[in-house]
Amino acid sequence: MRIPDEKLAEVFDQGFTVVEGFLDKTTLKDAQDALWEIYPRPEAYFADPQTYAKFTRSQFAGLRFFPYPSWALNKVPVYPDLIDAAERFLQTKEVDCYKIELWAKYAGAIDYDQTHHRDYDNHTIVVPRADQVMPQMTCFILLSDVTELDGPTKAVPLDKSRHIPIGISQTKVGDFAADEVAVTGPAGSMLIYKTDVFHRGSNFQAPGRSRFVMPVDFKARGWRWQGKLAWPNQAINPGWKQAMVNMTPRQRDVFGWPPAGDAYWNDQTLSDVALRYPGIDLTPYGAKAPAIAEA
Ligand SMILES: O=C(O)CCC(=O)C(=O)O
Repeated sequence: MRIPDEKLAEVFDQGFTVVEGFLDKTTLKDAQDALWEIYPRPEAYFADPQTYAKFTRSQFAGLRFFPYPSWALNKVPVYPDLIDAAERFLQTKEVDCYKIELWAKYAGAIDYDQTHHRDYDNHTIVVPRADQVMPQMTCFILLSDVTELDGPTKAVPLDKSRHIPIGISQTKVGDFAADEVAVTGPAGSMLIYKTDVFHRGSNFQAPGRSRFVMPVDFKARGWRWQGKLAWPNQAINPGWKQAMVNMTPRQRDVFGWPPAGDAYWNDQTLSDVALRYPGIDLTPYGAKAPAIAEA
């Protein structure tokens, strides 16, 4: 769904918002089914947690960076309504998607409680501006239902934390306990927040629960002090080529792919990019359309 302006305004006013029903049902269902190519289904996990002991190593053991084996997952971070929201939030068409992850958590694997923190520590090499100019748009797309029992993210409204200088990114256990809001919602909902917002991961409140989310982050192109992943480093991983072949020029652009009309494109690059990405349609970038065979 197109994210209403009021929801984007809430991110600036409160620091975060939750949009229910963001993903359409088919996109959500396909993405959920594709999760099991990467993670154990909850039934399998809880039948034999020892087999999946790797999830006990750290809170972050269930994190996997983009790309994924399946297009059903790779298309979620370039969902047109997400790119549209990023353009409107960042007030430019020149947007970079700078980080995509999947994150699986299983109750009992480890204690997922965190202290409140601001995410900017590993999203910029400086700090966010307090006047909200040059923001970053960070999101969690919920791929499973998240209730109070399912280790929801807990976020602190900006008016409760403005007194803390932006340069301080961590708090002590218990700070903001009375102010935090649990980010709950049905699968397909999306949390949008800013990197100056105090929030924390929380632990499951019942056994046998699990949580699957896709964090996706955007920034305006050109603010080179912001970012997290370098896409060329991910481009050798399974799923990348198919994702680039399947995407539209607009979707590729958010990864930094050269746009149509860019000086990068010439006969040589058109020919060699086609060799690297079999099946890609480079006609938008100037490649000749294949001749139609005569009957
Ligand atoms: O998993 C969550 O709900 C939040 C995690 C988080 O804020 C973090 O690890 O930085």
